Amino acid sequence: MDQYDLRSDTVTWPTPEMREAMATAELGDDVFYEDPTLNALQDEAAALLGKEAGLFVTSGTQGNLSAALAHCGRGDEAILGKTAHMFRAEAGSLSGMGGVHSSQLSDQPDGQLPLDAIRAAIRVDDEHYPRTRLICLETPHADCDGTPLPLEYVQQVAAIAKEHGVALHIDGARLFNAAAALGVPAAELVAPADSASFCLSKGLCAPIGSVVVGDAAFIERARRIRKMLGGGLRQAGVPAAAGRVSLQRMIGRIGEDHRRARMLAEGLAQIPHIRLNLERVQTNMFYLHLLPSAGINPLQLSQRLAEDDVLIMASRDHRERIRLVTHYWITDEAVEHILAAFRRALNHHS
Ligand code: TLP
Repeated sequence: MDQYDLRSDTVTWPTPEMREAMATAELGDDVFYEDPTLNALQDEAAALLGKEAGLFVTSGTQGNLSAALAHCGRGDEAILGKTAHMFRAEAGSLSGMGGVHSSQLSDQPDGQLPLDAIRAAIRVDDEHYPRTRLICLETPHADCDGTPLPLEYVQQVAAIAKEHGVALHIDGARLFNAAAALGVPAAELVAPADSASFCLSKGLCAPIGSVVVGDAAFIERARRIRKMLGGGLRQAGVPAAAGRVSLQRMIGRIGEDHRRARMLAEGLAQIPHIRLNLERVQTNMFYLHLLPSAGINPLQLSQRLAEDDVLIMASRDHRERIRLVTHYWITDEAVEHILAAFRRALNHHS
């Protein structure tokens, strides 16, 4: 990459091995279930996560929506966090596309929904109320400093869900980051859930795609929803070939991104005008605040950094927080360059 792009891990380009795999992939028509490369990816993802079946989808958003609508009908209710990506940043798709009512709980800073609040949100059977069908968790929680949910917590939520006959879906867009941070196999993290989705196109570097996993009957329902959403692809073995490289090569190295996020955070914490909490740096993303003493706002900082080829996202959306995300293309040398660029950008006013 010719720029140091910290806006997200979605910006990752496919590796040369992925490009080669895409160019030479064996192909078929997936609407006829005939793409061998795609079938292999779906089977490998399901096996890796200990579920019966997998479904390739075009994006994390399409995966979460396909899963949610495979669990819920119109007027049913899903319990989720106010800052969960599924509620906050998927264009209102749960209600807009699926007529699914949401019960929004306050996420704690560690991304957990309090167990009592979940219990209290599950509806009794009464014609006045929507039917509670689904609980959604997110791990790592992107809006909560990329914090992974401990396995025990996921198990406790699953126990509540089971007791009430409600499904549990995990938005694991960065599931393998959570697994690496916790030192727990990803399959164990999703074992308590009925379904989970993870993205190939974030830290795993593939250009396109996510996978939803669950039992075979659930995946058939999700496949039908995916079709409704325009996600029935044809020679999908092209992106799937890159996704297979993601599973084979990228999962094992993801801890490097966490190590570099920590290096970067430790370096930034030394720079005047920056406030960040090092204890919260657990995966490949963290947030920092610019202190008023900086004399510039995040947008101005982003403009100065861009002059040094460092890209950060300074949108209103992030409420003055600046999120930095490390990934495959951010090397140790890149971290040094980025720290120097921050020092230069903030020196103007110190
Ligand atoms: N998140 C993106 C943007 O939406 C901000 C990012 O850069 O972090 N779940 C979680 C937890 C996510 O962070 C994202 C993407 C998604 C789902 C949706 O994935 P896509 O973008 O593939 O639809």
